[in-house]
Amino acid sequence: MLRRYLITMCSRRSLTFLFYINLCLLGIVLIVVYDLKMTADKPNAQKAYDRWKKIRSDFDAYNKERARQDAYLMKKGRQMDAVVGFDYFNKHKEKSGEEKSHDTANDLIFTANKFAPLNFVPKVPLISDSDIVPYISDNITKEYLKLLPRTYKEKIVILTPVCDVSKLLKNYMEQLAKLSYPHDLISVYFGEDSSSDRTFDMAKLIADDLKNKHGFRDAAAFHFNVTGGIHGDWGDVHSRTSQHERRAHIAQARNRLTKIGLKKGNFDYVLWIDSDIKTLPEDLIQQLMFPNADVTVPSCLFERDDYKRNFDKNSWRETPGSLEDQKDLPKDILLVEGYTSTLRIYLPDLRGEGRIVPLDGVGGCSLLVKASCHKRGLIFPDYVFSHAIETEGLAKMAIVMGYSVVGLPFLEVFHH
Ligand SMILES: Nc1nc2c(ncn2[C@@H]2O[C@H](COP(=O)(O)OP(=O)(O)OP(=O)(O)O)[C@@H](O)[C@H]2O)c(=O)[nH]1
Ligand SMILES: *[C@@H]1O[C@H](CO)[C@@H](O)[C@H](O)[C@H]1NC(C)=O
Ligand SMILES: *[C@@H]1O[C@H](CO)[C@@H](O)[C@H](O)[C@H]1NC(C)=O
Ligand SMILES: [Mg+2]
Repeated sequence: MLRRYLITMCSRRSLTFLFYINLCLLGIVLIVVYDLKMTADKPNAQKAYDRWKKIRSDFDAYNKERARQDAYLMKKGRQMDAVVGFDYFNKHKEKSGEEKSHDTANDLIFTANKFAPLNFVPKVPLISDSDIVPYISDNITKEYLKLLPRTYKEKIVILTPVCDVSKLLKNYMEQLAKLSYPHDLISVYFGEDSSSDRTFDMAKLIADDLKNKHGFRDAAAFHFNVTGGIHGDWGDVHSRTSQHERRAHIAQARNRLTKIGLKKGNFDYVLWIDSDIKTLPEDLIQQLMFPNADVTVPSCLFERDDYKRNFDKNSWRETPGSLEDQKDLPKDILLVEGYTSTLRIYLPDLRGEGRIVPLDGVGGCSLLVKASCHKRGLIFPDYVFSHAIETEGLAKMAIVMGYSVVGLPFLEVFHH
């Protein structure tokens, strides 16, 4: 009897049965262990997902608002004749030979100069095709630059690539020294390469002065032992065919400087300032922080005669026309501003939209970027990215990454 029982127990069928029971138990144990582990990870995963979802929906809302604005502006049919150029104005004046009676806002725009500022903010044109940035009365513009009093704690790192600018650095330092943001919250770093004058030595001296005489938290100059870029006379540097190589090189210098600069402290913002700025508003940093955007740029202008003109054409917004133009453009084609019209709208022409305006391209004359964006991989592309490169490429990349890119058209930095 016992023997028979044992034989049954040990039969192949029973063994298979036991094997499956054990397999099931093992499975249950694994599921329990896995579930315990996942529950531990869940808050993190949920947080990452929530963050992603927020960026996504902000981005969608931003795009929707943009589409709404575009549709509105298209419907209003803004007039092309509102944006005739400076040359047109001169010819117009010559022909009439007398002071014309200015009965339309458009005529007034071209008479607005330093001494006769407009008493209204001009309408936003459909595209920009004039460099002139009409003066507007201070009593109007100051409304767009009001800041509420607050305490500033954010740490700023100012980064400036430099090459062959030893003569400009003294003025650059004076402009920085005038900034009203607490100097002990600002560090300044220069990144120099391929200079044929004494820019590197000069940058070191300026850094010492910024630190020791003007109370900046820290300042230093770094030399990059690299070659390349476009150097020489103004014509060579600014010829259209040089732009790809020239800007790719500046992009590389900026990226190197980002890497070094961000290691120097726990900064909240990176402020890019070019060495060839002539004047900065004293509250530049507070103003640029005002929108709390990821990437923020002011207007960068220059003054000739009694007129203000747009200098940094890299701060722009795409228009239906410019996008139409790019539709069939091969991917590797670089679009550059300042040669022929790209049908875009430049930042100073967007004043009619208000204090903070969304942009698609930014210049580097003065440019505030949240340090976290650079830390998460935002760079200055040294290759063609969406038909753009360097600072403009950074804006295009920021938008793809879901970051906000805005301009402050009423905030004005002047270039030499
Ligand atoms: N490290 C480094 N910096 C450079 C080089 N070329 C220009 N820079 C700096 O990069 C910044 C922007 O260069 P700019 O030549 O002013 O470029 P831009 O403003 O587009 O053009 P223009 O002012 O019209 O000449 C400035 O601070 C320059 O000193 C370079 O080859 N190496
Ligand atoms: C601004 O000042 C000008 C003259 O300086 C005046 O004509 C205009 O009405 C003022 N505008 C406002 C909004 O106060
Ligand atoms: C700079 O780079 C060149 C080429 O890579 C190298 O030969 C040279 O020694 C470097 N100079 C310094 C000072 O590091
Ligand atoms: Mg410049």
